[in-house]
Amino acid sequence: MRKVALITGITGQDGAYLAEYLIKKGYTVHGIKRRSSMFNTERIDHLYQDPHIENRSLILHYGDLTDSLNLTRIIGETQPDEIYNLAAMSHVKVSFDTPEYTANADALGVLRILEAVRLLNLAHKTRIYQASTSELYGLVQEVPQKETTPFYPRSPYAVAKLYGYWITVNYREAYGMHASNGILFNHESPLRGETFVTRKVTRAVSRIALGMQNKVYMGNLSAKRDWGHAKDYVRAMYAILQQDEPSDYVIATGITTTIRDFIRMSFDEIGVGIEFQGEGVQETARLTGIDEKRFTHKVGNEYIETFRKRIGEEVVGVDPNYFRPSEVDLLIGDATKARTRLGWEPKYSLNALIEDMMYNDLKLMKKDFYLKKEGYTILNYFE
Ligand code: NAP
Ligand code: F7E
Repeated sequence: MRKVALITGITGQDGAYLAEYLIKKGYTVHGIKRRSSMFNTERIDHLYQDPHIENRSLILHYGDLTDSLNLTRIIGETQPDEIYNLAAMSHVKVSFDTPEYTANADALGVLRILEAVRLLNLAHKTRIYQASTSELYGLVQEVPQKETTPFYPRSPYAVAKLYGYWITVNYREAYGMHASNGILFNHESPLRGETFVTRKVTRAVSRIALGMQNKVYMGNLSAKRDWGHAKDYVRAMYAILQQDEPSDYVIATGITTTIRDFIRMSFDEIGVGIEFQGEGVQETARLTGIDEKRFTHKVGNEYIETFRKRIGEEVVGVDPNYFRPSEVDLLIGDATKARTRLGWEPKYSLNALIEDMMYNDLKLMKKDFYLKKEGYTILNYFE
């Protein structure tokens, strides 16, 4: 018998990698996707199977975390062995603009899933993974952060996730459910949403290298994050649900880096040097030089001529619109528990993550570049 998994948020970054991982392990994967006016399945299109095929390994259902009747029906129909609750309004800055919706989806959504499993008498069959987050630590009370570090959330997103965390613990303790939290630190990839900082940077650096964009405006350059690769982090989600006992785990690399250094490393990946000057909203970065061999190898011969002329130009500025009303300044995780109990180790270093993201964004942006040359208008929605 194939195991059955249900993934909420299957169209997102982690949902896509997890679906692929579970299908490779022989699972039948059910996924919940929201109705959208456009196709929103780009990240999982390579896994899609025609509904007329028998014994499909991927089956999609329309649904929403704010609709308990819909969630209860899908869980009842699919009778999953494992539920991975990855769906969420996951953007911290946007949660300040949509706090009520964020609480509905990210806090009550978790309750709806747990309660559906209980009411359907699946509490002893269905294991549940809740996508908790390092944002719970917010104004950090300890460095590095581990499972026992007190929480201090700093955004509507983090406060909603705090409810999700505790309701998961409560259902485990009250009803003996196999329900666990993965407290995942930031994880990124070529599939990362375009408005999260790492992807915004790798897209912008690619466009600057190809001569498609002059400058990128950023928010707080001094914030520090512990960044890993999403591919490594979905392995941890799976491992958590394979344990005999449910529990909560920090998943992190243990290395923290400023946004400023992430930008520097992304330019360096293609052989470009930059220098930061000034402070606060006056801070800028200029192009200082090129390693032409590396640039040509990574970006291509045809772009070097134009790029050479740009040395000395400003390529990074600060726009306070990207600042958050309350910020999380420093995150660095201690994943000792995951290492010892799950045997989990990340395979990607930060350099390898940046290499993967830059390679993919350069490829994507080149497609736009050629379309532009052919006379098509390319709208850049993310600047
Ligand atoms: P993501 O790329 O933003 O994906 C979020 C997914 O949730 C998308 O499939 C989205 O659908 C779906 N979704 C949003 N609101 C929904 C709703 N009301 N009902 C049903 N589906 C909804 O996020 P991610 O980076 O993959 O993260 C996965 C989970 O881990 C999230 O819960 C996030 O909060 C949490 N997390 C992420 C990180 C990280 O660094 N990536 C770290 C810790 C925790 P659409 O595609 O239609 O928008
Ligand atoms: O910001 C700073 C910003 O939006 C990281 C989500 O997946 O990880 C993510 O949340 C840092 C912050 O991620 C810009 O102020 C500077 O300090 O990439 P981010 P996040 O807020 O850490 C956690 C673990 C989650 O759970 C969330 O779901 O970068 N920053 N300049 C900027 N951030 C953005 N987005 N854009 C900027 O221009």
